[in-house]
Amino acid sequence: MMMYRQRGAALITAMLIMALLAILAAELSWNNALDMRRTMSMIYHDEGTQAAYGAESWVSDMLREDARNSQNDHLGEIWAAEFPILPIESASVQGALTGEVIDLQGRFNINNLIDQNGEINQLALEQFMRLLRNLDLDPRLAGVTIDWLDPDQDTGSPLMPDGAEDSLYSSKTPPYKAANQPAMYASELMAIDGMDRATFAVLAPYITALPGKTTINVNTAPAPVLMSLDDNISLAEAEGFITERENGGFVDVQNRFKAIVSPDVLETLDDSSSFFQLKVVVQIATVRVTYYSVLHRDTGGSGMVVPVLRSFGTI
Ligand SMILES: [Ca+2]
Ligand SMILES: [Ca+2]
Repeated sequence: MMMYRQRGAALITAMLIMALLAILAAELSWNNALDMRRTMSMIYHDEGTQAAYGAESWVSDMLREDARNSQNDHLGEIWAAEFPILPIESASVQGALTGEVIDLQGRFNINNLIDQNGEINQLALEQFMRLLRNLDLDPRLAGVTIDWLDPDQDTGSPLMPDGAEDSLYSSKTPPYKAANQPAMYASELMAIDGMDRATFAVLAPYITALPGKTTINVNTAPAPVLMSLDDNISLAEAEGFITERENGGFVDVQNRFKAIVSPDVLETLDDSSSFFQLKVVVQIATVRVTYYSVLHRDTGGSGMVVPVLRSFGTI
């Protein structure tokens, strides 16, 4: 009787050990698989990042070459064409790179709203209000944007009654402060009073945040931006401009627009650009890398191109 009991206990112990070993083995192989997956993701991410930098260098060369070959910038040029899908292939991995280059000077630069003395640029303010109206958005957002960017804490100037400063933002949950300085990213406007995601999505394709005061390239500006140059430019007229500039851009911008916009606005118009945005999306296996780079091209003859702002994922 005693012997049977001992044998029974030994059997149960042996079974327990087997079960534990099986659990341990399963966990080890699971951890191994996770480790492998993590390592591969990191490698793919690195490869994607390198491919994005490669595309940036390629586009920089293209823009430098463009400056050598042409005086103006328009949407019929090579840089403006959609990227072909470039395959990324090696022995173990397959992926693809796509991208696009946008002329940021075809957009309204929100930093034009404040001059270097921290004062409101009336011309830019009127233009931004027209842009908002053309997009069926609340033009009062222009005043809120100005307070966000200007260095002071004053709201409700007679010129611009629709402001918001720290006093308002600090009462929000969670509380925050106005930037009170030029914007680095146009998406900063997501934080201003009265802006929501849907409104920003409508506005985003037409605005940018560039350092200093910039001109508008009428060879690349979309219809809502062209309409923002003067109260009297209708949608039909803006679309007419877009057709007219199709073959190589406007022949003489100053001459073409002098009877259409005010002399002050005429001075802010251009037929070439110095700021471009490159967007690259690299997909390798299950890893996706989205890369944005703002490229500045020197207009002083050399055509040298340098990245001035790089970001992964968002802008
Ligand atoms: Ca060009
Ligand atoms: Ca302010």
